[in-house]
Amino acid sequence: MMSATTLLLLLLPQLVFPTTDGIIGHLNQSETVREELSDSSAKSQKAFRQDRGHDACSIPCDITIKLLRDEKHSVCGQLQQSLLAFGRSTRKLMRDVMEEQQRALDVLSSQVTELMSKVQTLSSEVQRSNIEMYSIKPVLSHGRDCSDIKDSLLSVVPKIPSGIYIIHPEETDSSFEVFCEMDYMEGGWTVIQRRTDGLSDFKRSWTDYLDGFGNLAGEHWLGLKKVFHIVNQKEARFQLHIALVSNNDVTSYASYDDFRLDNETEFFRIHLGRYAGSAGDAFRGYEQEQNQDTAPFSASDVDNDGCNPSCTFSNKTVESCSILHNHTGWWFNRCGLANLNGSPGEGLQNQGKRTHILWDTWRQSGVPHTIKSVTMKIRRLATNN
Ligand SMILES: *[C@@H]1O[C@H](CO)[C@@H](O)[C@H](O)[C@H]1NC(C)=O
Ligand SMILES: *[C@@H]1O[C@H](CO)[C@@H](O)[C@H](O)[C@H]1NC(C)=O
Ligand SMILES: *[C@@H]1O[C@H](CO)[C@@H](O)[C@H](O)[C@H]1NC(C)=O
Ligand SMILES: *[C@@H]1O[C@H](CO)[C@@H](O)[C@H](O)[C@H]1NC(C)=O
Ligand SMILES: [Ca+2]
Repeated sequence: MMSATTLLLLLLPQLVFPTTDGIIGHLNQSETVREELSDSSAKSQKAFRQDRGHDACSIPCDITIKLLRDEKHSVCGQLQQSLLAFGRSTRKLMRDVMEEQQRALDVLSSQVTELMSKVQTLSSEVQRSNIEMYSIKPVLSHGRDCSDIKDSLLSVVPKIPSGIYIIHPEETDSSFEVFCEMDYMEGGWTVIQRRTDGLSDFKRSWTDYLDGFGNLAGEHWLGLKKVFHIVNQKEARFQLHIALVSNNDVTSYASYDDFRLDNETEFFRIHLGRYAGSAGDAFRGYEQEQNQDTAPFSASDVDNDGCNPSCTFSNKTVESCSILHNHTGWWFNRCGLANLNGSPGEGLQNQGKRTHILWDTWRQSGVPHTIKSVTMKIRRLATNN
């Protein structure tokens, strides 16, 4: 093979091997080779014709030429074969190089895919947490109460949504969920009670009123222990706001500029500050004996209602205000003019009955409004120190 190539090179000095570039450029190898060979053979025939005049031939020139031509053809054939083989091996090399590159690309692309999926996971997580902000699932927030959450989030987000947040009041070991109203009256309100549709059972025992019950997004009683933890934080004063809606969609409110509870030993005795509002101060009533301010909490199974042994209303003897008020819990005092834990009013037949939401000082033409919904919420007051 090598000798044939060498001979051919001697015979046809013009013929050069196609460069690798040429092979890459023309993948149809045989065509390229054939072109170059025919080109070269034409040149070599011309060279022989020029030499004819100068050299005397010992063997007849015709025969020599024929022999040389035959030899050239066979050498050309061999060259073509070897070029094809060369082309094939070059192509194989190219394939190998490309396969190598492909493998490297595969590794890179799998890394890219991995990164992409990580980015996707992260962005979906971000999206999910955004959705959670607006859903009813609790938002993990390390505020002491809704006012504190509002203050700390306001610098970060322009609008804080209302919803369920987790709070951790100062000086307690407990974290718990609360509903924060962030829209109503500048926001920052921690809801401690809501009665709207009568779907939650408020006929409950002392322990239920202590721990809380209901659905935070709907009707609920947050629980005396939790409310105590919130209002008992040091250097914090809380305002109580009661929002009422009547059966004919009239709204009104009662607000107390200070609200706190004594501890469990004192049966969560209520302390109220100055009243303001449009619904009247039913907590204090019209007469001293109706005053519920400083009254301890009572439930159907824990009686602190001041009717000892009994009270009399409308010629009726009452031993337990809670039982009179459909087994609900409240800061009753013989029994008083307020009980927001009663059932939402369903119409005129409930009017004046002591089983429905009672806020006796809110009246129209001398008759108490039938109340269909109520919310009790508390908010931090700016302290002067
Ligand atoms: C190469 O080119 C020739 C002539 O154009 C053609 O007959 C042949 O099929 C081609 N071969 C390939 C592998 O493309
Ligand atoms: C007493 O409470 C129960 C449970 O909350 C309620 O279904 C019922 O209607 C109430 N009774 C009256 C007279 O309001
Ligand atoms: C509850 O409060 C009373 C009066 O403020 C106090 O004497 C008592 O130590 C308190 N009890 C507890 C368990 O904190
Ligand atoms: C209560 O009883 C007295 C006499 O016993 C009666 O005069 C009065 O009308 C009764 N009041 C009501 C609200 O029933
Ligand atoms: Ca009693």
